[in-house]
Amino acid sequence: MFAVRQAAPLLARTNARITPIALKACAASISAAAPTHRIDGGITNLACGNDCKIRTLSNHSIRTMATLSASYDHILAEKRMPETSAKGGGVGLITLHRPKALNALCDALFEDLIHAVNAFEEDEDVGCVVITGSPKAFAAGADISEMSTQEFANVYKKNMFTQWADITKASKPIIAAVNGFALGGGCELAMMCDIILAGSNAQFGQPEINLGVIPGAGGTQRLIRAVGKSKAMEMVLTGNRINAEEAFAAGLVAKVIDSDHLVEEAIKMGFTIAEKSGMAVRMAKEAVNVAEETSLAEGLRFERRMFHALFATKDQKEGMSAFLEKRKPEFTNE
Ligand code: CO8
Repeated sequence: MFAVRQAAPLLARTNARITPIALKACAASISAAAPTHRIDGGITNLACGNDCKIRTLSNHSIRTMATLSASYDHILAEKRMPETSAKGGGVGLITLHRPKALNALCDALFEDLIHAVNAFEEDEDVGCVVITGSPKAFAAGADISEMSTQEFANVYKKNMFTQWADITKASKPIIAAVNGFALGGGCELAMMCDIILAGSNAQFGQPEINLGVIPGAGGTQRLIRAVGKSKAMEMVLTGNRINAEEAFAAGLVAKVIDSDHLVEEAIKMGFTIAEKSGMAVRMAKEAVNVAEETSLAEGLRFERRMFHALFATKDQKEGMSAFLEKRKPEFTNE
């Protein structure tokens, strides 16, 4: 697995029909091809030496980096850059890819996911990350087949699923672009992200009660903060799902977007965030997240300190000068 992750850079804008295996097979030969590929519209096939083709999708004003960060078994990870890219202006796109199990979050998938998030965290081209699934499922929960025979002593001793929370340690913003089912751990994963965008066919739910268990990765804690006690109780106690519009009305998601355009719109939002000062974005994320964990007085104190700290950055000088000079700021994330 480790070796695979360190595989040669791949040349691709992949779509969901390309299997990670195919990508791996192509990796070596693709890396020898041109370093970047500009997409001006239409579908482009990039031939690689192993007689395979990787289809690139049309995306105006988006430059697809020639390199994937790595290759994985259960996700696809790639970098998208806008046409005019300031430092850190790119988006890391992670697509959960375990179609036969509706992206059920088995251990190996989560390991891949955390690895990719950490890789984008280190990548200076990337200012924001988008996590998405397939048109049918963002993720249908933790993998029930992996859990079904587990015993208390075992899950307690290994502190089962505790590593999921690593997603929340990322300092760069993460957008969840949810099409289809986001159930159980899938809904919890979406809630670990900073912004949830729902495709019009999205369905959110915490159906663990139907399995004789309860949510274990934030479904009883983050959900109540998002939708309030009564709605959270209804979802957790009945296992009933809510659709995209209901999720929007309840405050669980920021926007509902036509499913076909969801990922594209999420990437655009990612670009919008990524073109800001990386310092300010990180501190804003940290400050908003503190609000969920502390008193108002403590939160306000923290926010003020973050605000003060930003006056030590070059980006604050640049942002304010640019405003006064009536020009676009050029942030350097310093
Ligand atoms: N785990 C494993 N396999 C799954 C899961 C899952 N969560 N969800 C779907 N699959 C598999 C199915 O078994 C099926 O496989 P196969 O074709 O081999 O039989 C395949 O995906 C397709 O599923 P369906 O045939 O059921 O597809 P449908 O379109 O008929 O139904 C549903 C889709 C409604 C999403 C249905 O699959 C379903 O109800 N899935 C289970 C949803 C669920 O209960 N999720 C909660 C799981 S428990 C959990 O997430 C706890 C998290 C706790 C974290 C704790 C951290 C400490």
